[in-house]
This record gives sequence, C-alpha cells and structure tokens, in this order.
Amino acid sequence: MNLLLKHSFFFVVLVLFSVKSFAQKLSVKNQTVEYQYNPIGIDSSLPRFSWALSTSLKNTLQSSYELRVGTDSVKLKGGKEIIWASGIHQTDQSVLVNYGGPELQSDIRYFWQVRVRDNHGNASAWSPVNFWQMGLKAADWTSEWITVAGKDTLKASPYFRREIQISKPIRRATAYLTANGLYEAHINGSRVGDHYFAPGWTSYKNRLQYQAYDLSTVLKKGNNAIGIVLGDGWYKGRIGFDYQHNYYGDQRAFLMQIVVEYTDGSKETLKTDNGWKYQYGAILSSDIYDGEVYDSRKALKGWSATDYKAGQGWMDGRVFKHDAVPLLGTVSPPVKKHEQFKAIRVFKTPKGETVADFGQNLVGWEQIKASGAAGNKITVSHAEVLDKEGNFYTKNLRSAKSQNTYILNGEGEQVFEPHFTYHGFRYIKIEGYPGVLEPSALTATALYSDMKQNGTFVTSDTLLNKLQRNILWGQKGNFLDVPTDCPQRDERLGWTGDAQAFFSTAAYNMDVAGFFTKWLKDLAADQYGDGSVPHVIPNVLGNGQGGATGWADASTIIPWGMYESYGDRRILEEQYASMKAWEGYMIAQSKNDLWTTGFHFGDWLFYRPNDDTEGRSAVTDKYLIAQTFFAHSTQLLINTAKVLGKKEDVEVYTALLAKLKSAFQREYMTSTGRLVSGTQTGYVLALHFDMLPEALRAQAAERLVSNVESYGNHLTTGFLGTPYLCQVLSRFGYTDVAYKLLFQESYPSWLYPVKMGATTIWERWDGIKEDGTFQNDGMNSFNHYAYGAIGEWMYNHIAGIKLSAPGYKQLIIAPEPGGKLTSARGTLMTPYGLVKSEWKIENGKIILDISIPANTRASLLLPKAAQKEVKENGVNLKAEASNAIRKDIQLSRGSGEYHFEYGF
Ligand code: RAM
Repeated sequence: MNLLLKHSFFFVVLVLFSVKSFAQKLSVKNQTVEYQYNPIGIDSSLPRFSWALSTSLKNTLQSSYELRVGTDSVKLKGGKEIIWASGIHQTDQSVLVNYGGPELQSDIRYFWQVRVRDNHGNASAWSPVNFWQMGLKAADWTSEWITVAGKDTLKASPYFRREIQISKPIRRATAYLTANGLYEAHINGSRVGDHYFAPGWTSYKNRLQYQAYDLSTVLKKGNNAIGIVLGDGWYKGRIGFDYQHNYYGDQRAFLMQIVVEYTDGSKETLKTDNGWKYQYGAILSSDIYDGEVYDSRKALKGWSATDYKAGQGWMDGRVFKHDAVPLLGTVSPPVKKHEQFKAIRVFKTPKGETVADFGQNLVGWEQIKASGAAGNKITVSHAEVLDKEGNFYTKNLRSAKSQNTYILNGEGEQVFEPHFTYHGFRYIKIEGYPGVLEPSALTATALYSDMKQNGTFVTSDTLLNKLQRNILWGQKGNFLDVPTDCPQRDERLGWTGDAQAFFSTAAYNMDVAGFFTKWLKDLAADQYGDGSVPHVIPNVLGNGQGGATGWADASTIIPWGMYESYGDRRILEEQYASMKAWEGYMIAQSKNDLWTTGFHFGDWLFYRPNDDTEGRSAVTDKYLIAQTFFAHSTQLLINTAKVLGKKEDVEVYTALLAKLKSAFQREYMTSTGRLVSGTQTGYVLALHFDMLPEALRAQAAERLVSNVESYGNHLTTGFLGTPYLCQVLSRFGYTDVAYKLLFQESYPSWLYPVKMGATTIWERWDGIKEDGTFQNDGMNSFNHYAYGAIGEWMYNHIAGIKLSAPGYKQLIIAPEPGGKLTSARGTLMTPYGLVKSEWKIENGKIILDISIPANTRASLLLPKAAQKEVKENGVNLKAEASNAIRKDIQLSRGSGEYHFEYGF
C-alpha cells in the first residue's frame, strides 16, 4: 500500500467509525442509586442501581448491561482502580439492579458507570460518572448526644455552638446529624443544607434517621464554628388530640459526627462531646400545631460565626445518655421549600380583620417583611377558608393555635419566617403590623417532601383540570415527611386508611418511592405484637388503637402498590413479615372464615342526608366491608408470596381466600346476587375484590349502576368505596356512568368543591354547603387527600396509562374518551422513561399521540377503532386484533413515538 492509499484508508475508517458512533445514539440516562441522584448517607449494604435507555430508534430493548464501580472518578473513567466490575449481564433489567461487589465501607464515596447494549446491536458508551456515598454504620457512631444542662423544661429553643480546628486542607467532609426533636445546623454563619423538619418523623423509639450533609466547601482550614438550634417537633411538642406532650421523650438533644478527608489522604472524625456551649435566643417557643413566637430582640447575632464571643449567659451543654435506638440513613426525600406565592390581595373582613389571600390552600409558612419600633409585635394567624360572611375562619383548626408571633428589634427592615412549625392555609390574618401593610410584604412558601412530580394530566375541561390541580396540592400539603390526613388542625397524623386510599394516585402524580419506603418501615416498627396495625403511623395514639379494616390494610396494599409502581421487589421482602402479621391478626379475629368483630371506621364519611326520612343514607355494613378487605389483603399476600417464591404460603392463603369468599357469599349475598348492603360501596368492594361468583358479577354491576342513577348520578361513597368506584364501573363496561359521576357538579361529587372555589381536596363532600355554611367545625378539613383517589382513574382510564408488569416494564395504553371531553393528555415518568398518552377529537377525527419508553413494550387499545380506517404515522394500519366489547383495536408496540388518526 502506498502512503497516499494508506492515508485515505485510515481516513475512510475514521469517517465510518465516527458515522457509526454518531448513528448509534444509544445512551444511558436517569441514573439513580436507591431512587436518588448522587445520594450521600446510604446505609443499605446492597444499594441498587437504576438507569433508563435513551435512543431515537424504535422497538428498543436492552440486551445487556455492564456496571463498574470505583472510589476515584477520574481513574474509573479511565477504566482503572475498579473495585467492582459486574461483567456483562445478558438481561433487560435496568431498574433496581443490586450492587454485587466487595463490602462497602462507611463514609466512602463510590463512583459508578454503566454501559448497555440493545436488541439492534448498538452499544452505548460508558455513562457519565455518578456517585453515591455510604453513611455510617451503628458501630461507627462514637459521638456523644448533647443536650442542655438539667431537665429540658423551657419552651425556648436552645442554640448550641462549638468551634473546631481543621489543621489541613480538606478534600471532602461530611456531617452526619440527627436529633431528638427538630434541628437546624449552621456552620460559619450560614445554614447547612436546605432540609427542613430534619431528622423527620419516624417511630422514634425504634428508628431514628440521620442526615448527611456535604461540608467539603463549607469547612475551612483553621477555625470553624458550628451551631445547632433545636425545636420540639413531633418528638416533644404537642401531638395527637389531647394536648399530649413529650410523647417520645422530654429532652431535646442532638448527635453529630463530621468525617473529614484531607487532601493528603488522611481522615479524621470530629465528634460531639463536651465543649458545647448553649444559650436561648429569639425562638421563644415553636410547636407544630400552635406556631412560633420569635422575638428578634433576643436574636444571638452572628452566634454561629467564628468571630462570635460566647461570653456571658452561655452555658455548658452536657452529654446525654440516649436510649439505644438504631440510627439509620435517610431513605425518604427531605422536606424542602418549594413554590412561593405572593399575596394576591390584602383586605379588611366585615369584622375588621386584616387578611391576606395567597390564592392557594398550601402547607408551609409565610414570610413577612416589616420595619418598626423595637418591641412591636406582629401576630399572624392561619386559615384555609373565610366563612359565609367573609370573615376569617379558624374553628376547623380545633385547638391548634397555628399562630406565629414576631417581635421587631427596631433596626430597620426585617423579614420573618418561623422554623419548627407549619401551617395549612390560604389566608393569613395579620395583627399589629407597624405601618401600611402592602401585599408585596407577604409571601407564602410551600414546604413538603422533595418528591419529583412524575405525572401530568390535562384535559379540555377547565373544572377537571382544577380537580387535578387540587389533588396534586392535596398531596403536596400532606406529604410532609409522613402521609398525613390533614395539615392544619390538632391532628396531622399518618392515618393509614387515607394513605392506602390515595396511594395509587400519589404514585401517578409524584415519585413516592423513598417516601413510602420509609413510612412502611415505621408501619412495621409500630405494628402491635398481635399483628394489628395502628390507625396512625407513626403511632402516637397509644395502645389498642388499631386493627380497623381498610386502615390497617395499608400494610399490604402499599407494599404491593410499591412493587407494581416501581418494580421494587425488596420492599416486598422487607415488608413480608409485617404483611403476614396483619393477615394473621385478621385470621385470629375471624370465626368460621368470617370477620365480624372489633372496631371499624367503615366507609368513613359516606353520604348521609340530613333528616334522612327516606333512608337514603349510604350505610354499608362494617363487617361486610371487613370481609372484603380481609380477602383483598389475602390476595395481595398470595401475590407477594408468589413473587418471593414462598410456595407453601401461596397454598395456605389461596385455600383461605376461597373460604373467605364463600363465607362472604353465604353471609352477605342473596341467591340472586343482591347484597345486604345495597350501597355503591357494597357493590364496589364486592366487585373490585372479586368476592362474587363470576356468573353474578354482571348483575351486581347493573345494581351498582342503578344505585348511582337512583341518586341522580351522584356518588354516595366514603373513604373506602370512593377510590374504586369509577374503576369498577369501567371494568364492567360503564365508563359512561363513571364520566357522569366525574362531571357531576352538584353535591355529592368531586367537582362540587371545585365549583365552590376549593384549591385542594376537602375532607367532606360538603365541607362548605351551598348556602355557604360549614359542615361540623370539629371535622372539616379543607386539605384532606383521600377523596382525591379519583386521580388514578383519570390517569388510567381517561389518559389510559396502566401498568401490566411491575415498574411499567410492560404497559397498556387504553384511553377512553368520554363525557364532554374533546382532549386529554397524561404523562408519566416511569422507571424506564416517559410514557405519554394524548388524544384529541377534532373535525370528526380522533388523533392519538403515544410515547413508549425504551426497554418496555406496550399494548395499545385504540378506542372504538374497529372497522375504522386507521392511519399509524400516516400509513394505513392493518388491525392485529380487536376487542369485542369496546370495539377497540389492540396493537402491540415497542418503544417509540406513535401517531394515530381515524374517524371518531
Ligand atoms: C379522622 C382523620 C382521618 C380518618 C380518621 C378515621 O380524624 O381525619 O382522615 O382516617 O378520622
């Protein structure tokens, strides 16, 4: 070969090579470890990796993956110093893949990359380097707990400070921190991290989470000042209905350990020990229900900076003997600040109160700007709604004061916000404001667990879109570290029934994987010895408060839902004992396979007309309900046992389930299939949980429909029937009836509150009556997500996005246009990537746009498309199969974007 030829040969090879790599377009995205992006403080010894495939090619499936892990990112990139190489795994698994290398060491940051191949023969490059950092194990904790001198009896928040010396330049430093109560940490004059309400609420006697903060750029060589402020929080503050204090303990305290790695490679652990000073400052009291009193004249200015002199008044902190409790890394997303709202108006109520409206019922707190004389006192009260006359209404907060008091220091403009309290509010009442209060002086900030919004749902109908928005805000407001029933009154508890009812909708709207992973661990921790599950988790109601049907079943329904939504098998392994214990409790309560004992809430808050002379109250026998949930939990336990390969359990519970169903039929059903409680909830539960013989299901669905019609197309369901009402109607071919219920605007219905101006979901169907008066003050929350459970139906029937294999590895897109809708669009970020289902009806045609993520397959049901001329991406489609009832065409498709059009 002469030189020229040789050159052009290389040139051609080069061009071919670059064209090929350009055309490959297979890459990896959305890399996470334990559901988190570059997390620090992981304490699972077997963390799991997830990624998604990014490609422009259709029908893409992963054919293999390869992972590698190292402790130096630069070297890893160069393929050096790898501590674990997975080797090539011929599999399409790309979600929650177990780490399989040598034992992971505390406080070490591990870097990882993945590369994949697909079924078209493409190979991705190594992904960008991501990391996770291990937390501390129990044995690594050598720090001492620190508290105030003597008994912690003051309401005021103690401010602790200490200085530490760093002798050498730092490469990386991490603080591990937790507390009894709530803490806020400061270093060298600035707040550490953006977490609020840390360490979060767990079953404190059994499990306490610590948080990890990266201090690499915060700590400096030389002198550093550390400050910690403590608040009462759930630990010591008011909790529950009866002015209960000190539920978990009466001594606020904190524990901190800082691990520093120097640039010379050496490591040092700085521990909390004697040597902390503390003083009381501006926070005079702070309580979750009651609010905060902040006297800025008492602020310890610069207290956490190095040049502060902790002189007079500063006392010695002391080491505190803490009960042994497992310290655990945080698996749930921290509470953070989110949306901010400007006051849309400031006005005087008929009573003369000065009130500001933020336009949205939200959970968090206000910021208020003010300047005035030292000692001026501003009081801010919180309310969700105004009463009929337009006055500030707080009776539904019951005994929760929910009030912040700010005292000015007279030194010019100040901006106030509280620290260890939160409020559910749309309106604030301001008293004592010095000068003229302009709306621009007021902001409201929403605080909630930092979950990604995974789903969106929009239609052609404004009211329905508002309903979706209200559902989402109900979720934001009540997902503040634990799933609460309500965020405003003296309750705010992790009611299990509400959480299970709303779970599926929650998982469509947001990434709730970490959030519920944590809560389920608390559920198991607080479960009673006999398997009964407390009504609220964490349990603060004491002994014996549990075992209610539809509430305690959160123990089976949510783990199974997590497995379905995220493909998380480990959750099932970890919760299995808890699930089985709950099943065992029900078995022990039942006689002749019937469960007819004990206290139950039943179909909580079902429709009940006043002065019910006609007997139209929708009362469903509580034990009928108990039998259906007993069967449902049994079914979920069977499903779980199958996934986990527990054959014996599958057999035992399958035999039991058959008996539970026949007992149900004997006790609650006539021979013609009528139920003793002929309510919507009665039929809905019997049908949804397959309690009836096959041959009698269609007639039961007809009875359900005629019941709905007998109420003029109104629902009458409470907390337990509502989530499944439209699901059951659709399953039995009555999507038209489901739409009538959904678009019903008069009480009781989902849109009635929307028409009444709701910006969140109400606890009661008639929280505000048509004449403007209220339901019972004592139980009238305007931010209660349970009835928002209709959201699931909106995603999985209107937009038609459903899973058919765990984690959406396989899915069904089956939109069902109906009602007055002319368009709808649902999107969902699944573990594999974005699913989209969008349809619109225009000029006698329906247009569908569908996206299916790589590494999944979908079954598409084109609504009413049989015998229609369907165009797929502009080309005439040959039908593969059609569905007789719905007249849909069914297609099987791999990943990609699809566009369909046909006459409609
Ligand atoms: C109420 C709560 C909750 C419900 C229980 C039974 O106090 O608000 O929503 O689950 O009662």
